[in-house]
Amino acid sequence: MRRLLFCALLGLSLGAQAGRYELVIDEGEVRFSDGSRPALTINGQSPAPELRFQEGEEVEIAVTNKLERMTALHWHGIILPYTQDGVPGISFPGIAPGETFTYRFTLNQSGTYWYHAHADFQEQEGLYGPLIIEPKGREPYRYDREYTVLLFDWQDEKPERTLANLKKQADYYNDQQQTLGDFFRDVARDGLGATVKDRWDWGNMRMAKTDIADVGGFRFLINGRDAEQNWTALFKPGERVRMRIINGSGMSYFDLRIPGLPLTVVQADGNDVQPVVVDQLRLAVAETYDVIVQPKEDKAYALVAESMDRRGQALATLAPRNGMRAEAPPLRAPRLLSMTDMGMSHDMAGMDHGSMAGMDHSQMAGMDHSAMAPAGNPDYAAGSGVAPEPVDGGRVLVYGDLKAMRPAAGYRAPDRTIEMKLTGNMERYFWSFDGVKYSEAEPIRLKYGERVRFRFVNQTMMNHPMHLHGMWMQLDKGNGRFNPLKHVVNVAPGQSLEVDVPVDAMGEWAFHCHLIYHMASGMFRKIVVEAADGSTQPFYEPQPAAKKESEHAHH
Ligand SMILES: [Cu+2]
Repeated sequence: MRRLLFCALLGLSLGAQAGRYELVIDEGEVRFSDGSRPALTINGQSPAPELRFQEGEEVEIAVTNKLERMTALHWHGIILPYTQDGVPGISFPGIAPGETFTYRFTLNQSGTYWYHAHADFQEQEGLYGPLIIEPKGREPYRYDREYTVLLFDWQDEKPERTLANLKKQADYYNDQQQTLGDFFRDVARDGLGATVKDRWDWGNMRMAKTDIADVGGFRFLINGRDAEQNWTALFKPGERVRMRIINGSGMSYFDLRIPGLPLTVVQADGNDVQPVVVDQLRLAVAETYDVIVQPKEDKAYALVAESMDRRGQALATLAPRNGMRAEAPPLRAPRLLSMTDMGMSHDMAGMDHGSMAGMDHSQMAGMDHSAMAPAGNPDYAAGSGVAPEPVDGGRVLVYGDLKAMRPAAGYRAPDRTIEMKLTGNMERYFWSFDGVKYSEAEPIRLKYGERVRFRFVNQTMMNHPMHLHGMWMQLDKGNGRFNPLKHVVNVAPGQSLEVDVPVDAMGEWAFHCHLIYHMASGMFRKIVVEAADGSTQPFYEPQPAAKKESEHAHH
């Protein structure tokens, strides 16, 4: 990776810098403890090189496509003109084989972000990397050194095959005896109530989460290393170490902890939050959290990131010297589901499947047991409503803990509310909003300058990490002006979650579930932000340009 950094050119505002990267996307390989695998790479590596910028910088990133298919890179969480956002079919046509596309935008934010391919399943094949923006001003917390911790779920299988398998048979990756298919057959024959009665003892109705996770077969990585390869972060005892944690996975949520060290959370999704000390945090897919730890002893500490379904864990080490290794704790048992966890009363047993809280039995199938919120505590974890088991009585981060460091400017009541039902049909493996797949959906139209509240109503039994491009979501957990800014919010199974969006970016934007197989199978919408006067020319560059407007009038 070569970076050219040069001072302000004539005409740029004083102090502005321009950072340029040249990135080449190509076939390559990743090397694990048990050998190499073919992968997609950027400048010969996967994960892709860490890009570092300064707040205020004018960025140029030239991306060359050496693949035999179209590609595109998306700068996740970055506020920029929509034409630079990197979503084929929305922002631009994509980067054709052999072509170079140069992205240009100015960074008016700082913090921990990442970037990844936004074309078919290329992200899952290796095109993902960290993007760090250093702030102009002084940060409201101190640390002596910092590391990036990029989590990933590698699959040997080609993602296209995975999706095809899921479409053929939704429980393809189910390695448990009691399969989802059996459950459906019984429900079809006996109805949900009878099936549930039959399967679960009402006094102790529990089911292992792993019965119906949708995709498995992952190798969990930290900065591209598997557990054997043991990525290591060095420290001097007593130092404050900042960890920039990014969940770059395609499908996996992680419960992360460093046994013996409290985690002081200082940033969420790149934005400073009022520090909160926890023992464990859950990262939904595509979320980032920055934590500061202070290892005081001259010994190795294990960094443990268990996948939410407990099929595996990513492991790394914090150590005062290379070659040390903390003993990794064993994988904890999957959390069990109870019906009260799901907010359902025992009366549900008598109902037929069609009437269950408006869900049909196929939606029920996406059930993600480990993620169920305990009754009466709907926001029990970072993932909102997600409840990892307590660790030694330790604290688990919940969304309500996240309070912005600085109050939002212009905070006010929303102008209107848009409800989006998160829906799916597990048997046919399609995922959707309001029961409509992307291919059949109209775009969501917003007016520039309005403030829109989105109410996500999750009618499935899976977690969905909702990602909005181009604009922030203010996650409403009752902290008012201190509601944190997020680019991804997790909506827990059977739960609702509300965010406010100040609509401040013209153009066309993607809005989707960040689980890659859910996105690919329809859980995706286009958002069109139109001029406030209702003009029929929805798209123009954010920079005032009368000519551009007339050019786009035919839209
Ligand atoms: Cu989803």
